[in-house]
Amino acid sequence: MATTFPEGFVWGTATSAYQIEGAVREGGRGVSIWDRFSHTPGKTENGDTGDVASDHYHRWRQDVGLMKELGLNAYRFSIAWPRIIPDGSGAANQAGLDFYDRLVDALLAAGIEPFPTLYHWDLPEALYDKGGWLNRDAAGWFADYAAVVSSRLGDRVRRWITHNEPFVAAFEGYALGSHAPGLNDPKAALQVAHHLLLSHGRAVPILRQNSEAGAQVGIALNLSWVDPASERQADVEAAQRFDGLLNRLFLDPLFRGAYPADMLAYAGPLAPEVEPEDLLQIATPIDFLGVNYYSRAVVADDPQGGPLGARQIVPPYAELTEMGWEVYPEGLRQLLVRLHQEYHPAALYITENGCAAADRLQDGRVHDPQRIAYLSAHLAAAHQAIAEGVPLRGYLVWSLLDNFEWAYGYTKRFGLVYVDYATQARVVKDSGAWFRQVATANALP
Ligand code: IFM
Repeated sequence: MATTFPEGFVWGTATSAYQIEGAVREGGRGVSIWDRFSHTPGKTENGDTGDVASDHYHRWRQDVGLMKELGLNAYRFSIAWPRIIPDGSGAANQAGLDFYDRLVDALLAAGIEPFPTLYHWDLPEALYDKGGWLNRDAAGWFADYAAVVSSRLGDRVRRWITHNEPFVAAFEGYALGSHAPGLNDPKAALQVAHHLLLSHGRAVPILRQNSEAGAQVGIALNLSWVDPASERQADVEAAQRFDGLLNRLFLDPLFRGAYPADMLAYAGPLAPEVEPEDLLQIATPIDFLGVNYYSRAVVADDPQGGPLGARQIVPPYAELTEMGWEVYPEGLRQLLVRLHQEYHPAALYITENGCAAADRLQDGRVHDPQRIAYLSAHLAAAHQAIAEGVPLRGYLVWSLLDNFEWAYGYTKRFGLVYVDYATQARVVKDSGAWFRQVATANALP
């Protein structure tokens, strides 16, 4: 029997600017921290950069056509801040605005709802030179940028996402150093997380004000279901700390207007500086929560495990994707139910879900049964969560196209559409054809 989703369910794919656009020196675009980071020797696999990426800047019409062919009704993309305001603050670049203006029009003409994200990690380098997200002024820079974009697109965009995965921007960028700007400073990471959240809170009313009545604003967080590695008290507490950093550090201020007390106590002198009205602003009510879910986290206590004293382990029996992440669809159901019960967001979207696989182009086809199995199992879990009362309104696959997977360069393929980087030819994978059936039937076969 088919598993049918609620009427009006949103079916789409997600991408981000630096991962697909390329054309980094065209259209008046400024330099971002990811341009500098990816061009720094040793920071990405094979020294890969987003200079060309999936060439979407030149092939966007074809890509909109592909989405139409896939029967999708929404497209989550990100807007490159350095295309809109090349120096980060100050004058807007009309050519940059025009690019997204045309994209939005083409999407609407194809019956696909534009679902833009304002920040997917490509901070203008000029702002980094002024302290970047460590500078409290960043909240104001971001609000100004949000105002410029929404003044131009707000007559047509009905759903906005402020930030993508502030956890990753803060901790991979400022504590682990694996992402731009590549710092190893846990205190800075916590302060950056706070400024990212503050900038979100500042942008929410601006986006609403500049959009048509009824427009919705949300944020996309990377969240996981967290299990302790064993029943040992030390592992249970390590899992709580991990959950505190990954999930609650963002959910609590957004939905409860307070940082989790246990995490503030644990952080001690590393805790961020917070000014009196900050949490009120961060907790400005939002219309939906975007959930980026890939895997659960299984966590063990480990005194050597960095400031958190914890280590993620991979269960020995686990099935893994090409990223080495455990395939664990039940965690998606558990997470969605928890979010609904503990944080009560008005609506939820799965703003990213998908897997990297060892895709090969053979005789013009890409057979990727493992991706179909992954998506199918996660959609079944999402459907179960809906049946349990979760107000889940849509599902967006990461990703439309194979693209630049950050520090992994082009070695990991997440797309429903294969990209032959030598020619930039696009080939719909078997999973793309399968997802078309799901989206058009509004049901899992
Ligand atoms: O490619 C990333 C994306 O930019 C953010 N979420 C996770 C994806 C896969 O790692």
